[in-house]
Amino acid sequence: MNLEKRQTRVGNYELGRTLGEGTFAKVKYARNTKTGQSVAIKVLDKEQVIMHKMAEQIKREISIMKLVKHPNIIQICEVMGSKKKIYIVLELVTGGELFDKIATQGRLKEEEARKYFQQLINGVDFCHSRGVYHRDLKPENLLLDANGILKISDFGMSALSQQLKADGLLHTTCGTPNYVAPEVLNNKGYDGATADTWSCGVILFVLMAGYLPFDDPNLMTLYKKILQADFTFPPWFSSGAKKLIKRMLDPNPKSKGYTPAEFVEDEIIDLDDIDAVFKEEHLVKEERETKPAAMNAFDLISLSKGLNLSGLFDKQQDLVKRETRFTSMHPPKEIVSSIEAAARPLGFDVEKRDFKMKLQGANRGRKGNLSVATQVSEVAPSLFMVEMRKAGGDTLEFHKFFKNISHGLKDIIWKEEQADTTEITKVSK
Ligand code: PIT
Repeated sequence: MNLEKRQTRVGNYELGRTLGEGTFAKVKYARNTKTGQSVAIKVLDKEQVIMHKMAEQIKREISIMKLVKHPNIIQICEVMGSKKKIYIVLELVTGGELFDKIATQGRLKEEEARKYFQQLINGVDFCHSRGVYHRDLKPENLLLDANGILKISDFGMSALSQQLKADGLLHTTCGTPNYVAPEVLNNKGYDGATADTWSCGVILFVLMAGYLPFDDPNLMTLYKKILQADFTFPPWFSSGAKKLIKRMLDPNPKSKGYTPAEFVEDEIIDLDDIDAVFKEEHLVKEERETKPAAMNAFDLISLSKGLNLSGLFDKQQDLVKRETRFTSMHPPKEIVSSIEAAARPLGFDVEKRDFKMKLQGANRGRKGNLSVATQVSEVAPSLFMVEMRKAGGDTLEFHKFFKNISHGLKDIIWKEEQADTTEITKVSK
């Protein structure tokens, strides 16, 4: 069975599967064929970037990422441009979002939450020391590497201290409402560091509680709750955790005599190469070749822990395996039609192209209509992996959808008890 797929080459990189998808960008897995190094590449469409007047924002994002080299921050490796695309080559991490961990496993024990929180503060403090304010800190932007090390990502909303207005404050309202500090909401200008600290407080709460401290379907009510720091602790929080979170979720950060760190160092970043990717100069070649969509060994390794491919199928030991994948021994055509048959009654419109599908929810959710991308790939002879990714909408709604659709697909999903280990071993050869 050959699933035809077009393989794209960019410079020395061979592009692989999509790791994540945003409104204007896709993050793809890629491998440098010269060095063997695996990376993640954020791919942006130049036309769209220019149409939405985002060129300056992208350039800022790139220069900010070059400023913050730290073990708890996703590293930028290089930037390339083709005629139509911008490629931001990033450090590859394969452990998924911290959000998925909470969404699938529920709240964390204080000890584990502390481990992530310390790494988060390490990274955020480093950003602040460099005059960089993230402004969109949330568990969806905290990625985990194969060893569970936390990496802050998505600097798309970040501000540099150079952007401060005459009053020394930032003025743009950014971020996701649930994680946004009250001083950002009230539009009177805010200090980037204290605003990030608030978001870190919300994150710590979410890690330990398994739910948001401030939440309401009505945006005005939500704002009100945030502005009054109206939240309560669940009974399992330790007094130490409560004390810390209370201080971080303080609606009047100035009242406690906090003086924001002064920004002294000002590294000059060479903008030439960034500008170059927008121009028609120094373009990399983009080549496409048709190849079977069978995942190659590198894709598989990037999905599993080390070389142990059995990890692919083990929920407990493998952080990488998200609840949004399943395997099937049924023919791909049947998988696709089963997904379609299961999605339609759930109110989803189905678009099919080869072995990829886009499922579009009819109902407006918390963050717009839920949209799900699915892909079928061959992982071994007669064994197929089905991946579902959120392409739009709310992450929690997506996880609920996945649970629902998995139920409807239980006849085609390959269960671990049926596992024939010899089949798995074949893949690793
Ligand atoms: C990975 C794996 C993955 C996503 C990313 C990296 C994304 C990183 C990223 C995205 C941004 C940004 C900085 C980093 O500004 O699943 O290795 O939008």
